[in-house]
Amino acid sequence: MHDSAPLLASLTDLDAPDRPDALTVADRACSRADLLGAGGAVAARIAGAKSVAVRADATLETVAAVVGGLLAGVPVVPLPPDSGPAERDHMLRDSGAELVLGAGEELTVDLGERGDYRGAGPSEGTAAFILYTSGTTGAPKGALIGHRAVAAGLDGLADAWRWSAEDTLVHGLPLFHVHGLILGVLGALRTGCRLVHTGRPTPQAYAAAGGSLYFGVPTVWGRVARDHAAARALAGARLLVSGSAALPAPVFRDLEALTGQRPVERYGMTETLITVAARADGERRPGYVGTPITGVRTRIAAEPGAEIGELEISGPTLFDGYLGRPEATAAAFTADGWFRTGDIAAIEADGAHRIVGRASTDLIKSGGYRIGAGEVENALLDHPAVREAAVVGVPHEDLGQEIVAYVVADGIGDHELIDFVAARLSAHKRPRRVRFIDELPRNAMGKPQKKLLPPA
Ligand code: MLC
Ligand code: AMP
Repeated sequence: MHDSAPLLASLTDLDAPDRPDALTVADRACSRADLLGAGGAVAARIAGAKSVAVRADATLETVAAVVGGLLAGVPVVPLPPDSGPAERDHMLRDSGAELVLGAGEELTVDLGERGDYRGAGPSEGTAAFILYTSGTTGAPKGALIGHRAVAAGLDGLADAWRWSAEDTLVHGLPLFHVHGLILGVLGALRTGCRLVHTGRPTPQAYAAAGGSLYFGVPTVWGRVARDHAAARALAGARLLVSGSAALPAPVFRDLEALTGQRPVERYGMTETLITVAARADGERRPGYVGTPITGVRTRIAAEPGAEIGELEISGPTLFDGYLGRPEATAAAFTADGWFRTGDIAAIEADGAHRIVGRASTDLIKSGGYRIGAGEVENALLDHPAVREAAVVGVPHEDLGQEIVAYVVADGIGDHELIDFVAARLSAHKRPRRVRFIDELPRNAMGKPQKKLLPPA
């Protein structure tokens, strides 16, 4: 057994049971030994690098590249595979990644390779991941996620959900965010459970996978609930888990009616990992995300007498700050060291947490992706025909929120602008609709007033 990467203790335990299809990603399977061998070979090549980026296609090679980074103690920067140049260049420059791993990149990963990495592993304080995440304005910031935070977060969820090597985890979420990568891949590697990643999170693929534990964002669960045959196929699962955005109550009820079981909600964010979860043996109520996992404390920063306010978090799952951004890091914490989530919540007398909304309307959640209005506005303003832009999230049945851009521009059509943003950033950051207006509503100080925009 290696002692270089305690986070992966279950993967590196050579006595643990193995099978040829311990991991399946988009219809290709490998054993844990294959993954450890390929990851070890990656580790040997990248050892000593300051950080590496991984083009996070939904493939076994992406998983092996991430394992390599964790074994070698080299922070991994997952890149959305469809990142356009503006987004990708920012992530590479800001993180200082020395190498990009992945298909068609500087270093390709070979699943057939066998390396037995026995190097130093992570040194104290090295990040496991640098995860780029949007704020309300400007370019995404790199959240430094420590090895211990990941381990604490996964162990807390394993406890809450009785998640064990007996499970088969199924999901098809992207491998560049907390949900799909940290919970959905490292959770399987740490608990030792089988993983079936379906490539895309379609209802049909979920239905065919035969898992015990399913992860999805509300958009995925809404689509499952509309596909009755797919939903019924999940009746035998142990837990259906929803997170990354609020699960609408009608979707909760439809899932219950079709599968015979109530979905489990959990709440978290990139900077804190998953901190609050309904328990496998606890109550599951629509609109509630459960109670803090082991080691996590929560509190509401509310005016005296008010029951709702900003949710603040402390505990072992918190990130170590934004890379190179001491002011933004300081602003994210209270004077007594609690993380300010920016989410408005209430805590019931029995400890159940309810997320009511976000403090800022400039952080949009669409399909479970967090998107900063400012980043999309800046991308629009990079187009020579655009003079002004204001981006908002509008309620949307399938996506939760839909990105709508209000634009002051001459001689350009909506499709051209949508494609322009999709190509510069990631496709999921593109506005789904563009409204052309004559000027942005502004206050006396000249500041744009999004509340005064015409209805989308
Ligand atoms: C469409 N496409 C375009 C395009 N229009 N590409 C370029 N230019 C354009 N103009 C392409 C897309 O790239 C994509 O290609 C395909 O069309 C469909 O894309 P889409 O329309 O965006 O898919 P959609 O159906 O809207 O996706 C829904 C979804 C997705 C649920 C599958 O939103 C999703 O995967 N969400 C998960 C987000 C997530 O994991 N969040 C977790 C954050 S962590 P192609 O080739 O890709 O099909 C977190 C913490 C926590 O929040 O609590 O978990
Ligand atoms: P991200 O940074 O992509 O990790 O997004 C984190 C944000 O997703 C949180 O700040 C919340 O606004 C939202 N979120 C995550 N899980 C839930 C949930 N179960 N219910 C409501 N909002 C959620």
